Amino acid sequence: MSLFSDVAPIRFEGPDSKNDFAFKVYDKDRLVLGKRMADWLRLTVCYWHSFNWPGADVFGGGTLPRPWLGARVTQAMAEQKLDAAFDFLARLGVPYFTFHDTDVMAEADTLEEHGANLKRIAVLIAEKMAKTKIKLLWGTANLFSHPRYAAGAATNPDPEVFAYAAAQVCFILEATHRLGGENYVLWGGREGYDTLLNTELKGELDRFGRFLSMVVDHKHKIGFKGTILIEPKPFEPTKHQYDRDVAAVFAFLQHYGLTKEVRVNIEVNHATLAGLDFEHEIAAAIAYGIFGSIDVNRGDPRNGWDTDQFPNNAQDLTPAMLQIVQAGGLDTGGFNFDAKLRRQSLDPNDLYLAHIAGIDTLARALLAAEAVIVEKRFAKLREERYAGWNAALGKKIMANEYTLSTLADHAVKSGIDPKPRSGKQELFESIIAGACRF
Ligand code: XLS
Ligand code: NI
Ligand code: NI
Repeated sequence: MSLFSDVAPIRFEGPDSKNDFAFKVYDKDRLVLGKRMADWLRLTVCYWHSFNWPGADVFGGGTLPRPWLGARVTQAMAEQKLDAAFDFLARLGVPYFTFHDTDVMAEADTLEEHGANLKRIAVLIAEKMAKTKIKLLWGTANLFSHPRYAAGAATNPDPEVFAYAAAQVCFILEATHRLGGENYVLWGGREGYDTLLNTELKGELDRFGRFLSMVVDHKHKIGFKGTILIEPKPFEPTKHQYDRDVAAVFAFLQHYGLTKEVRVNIEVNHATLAGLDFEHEIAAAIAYGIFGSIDVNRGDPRNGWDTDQFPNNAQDLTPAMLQIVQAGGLDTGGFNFDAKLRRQSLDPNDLYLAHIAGIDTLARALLAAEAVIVEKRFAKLREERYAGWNAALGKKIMANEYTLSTLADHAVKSGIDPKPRSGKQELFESIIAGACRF
């Protein structure tokens, strides 16, 4: 029995069901373009917002019933939380979860105690995973909540903080490996600055690069086969975060020689905070060959911070889903609900309703993407738009057959006079809208 035991396991009941505690669209075994829905979506629940957040905000304390939280989390509280978390995960029926070290363990005063507490709970997590067959999508270290990290972890002016963070990451990377985690995430929560006036930008980047290289080396040393992921975010909590978006992360990885080792975990609300579309970030990551995983949520168009709401608009997500499906899917990544309830969502079962709605939203977007692909019109319109690049001139240019001046000669002599053509934006948009009928 736990806080979440009131609800029977969530099943697919179809679009006509009136049962709030059932999936209307997500049917895990339904084949979509030859692959099970479950395998496209690799659904994941995050520990922090779901079980570790009491409903506090900057103006007030916790509102949600989370009896295992308190001023100081003991081993017994951590175990109570674990029971409740796995009860919820099993009833919801998702295949994966994610966590930070500090989400799951008893609070520690020293690094040694930190390592021991994490090991202790990891043994129990492994038992729960074996019993429920729920897998770990990724683990990560919380390098941003404790006051010691106020000026960053790897980018801290104090090397002792760097060393502390290294120990923390070493412990949780090893725990993630032991638990069979499929990825390891670094979100640079405070790796950035509040003012450039007191900041050595180059020095901080170099130290961040060194830190990441150490993580990658250790991954290989222990034989961890999962993917190392960086999660871009432009700001919040710091004014400027070095991993501000996919392009900034790629430049960073290139500069420090890590493009083959590290990929990105893209969060919807982080993309929008960066002033970019979610699908842009995915397309950029695919183009650079560093696409990894998704933290799915949504922001509020009128609020400029990370509101981490559950997704509820399939049409908004369809262009991104199309990018992912066309790229062949998620590989080691997943759709991790990095989303939280609202402060007034006091009923323990609201956590089910939130996830069910989010999961059905993703399933709708997946079916819409399938419809767009099956209809073939969208792809054909795009192909026609770029047809010239598959014809003689385009091919020759890309095959290095011209220099700037020989191409200039060719352009002059052949008397070319290209005419602008319609970009057909409205037609593309109407195809997406038309496919969102699930
Ligand atoms: C915060 C981030 C965080 C990471 C994990 O905005 O989304 O939750 O996903 O550290
Ligand atoms: Ni996130
Ligand atoms: Ni976030």
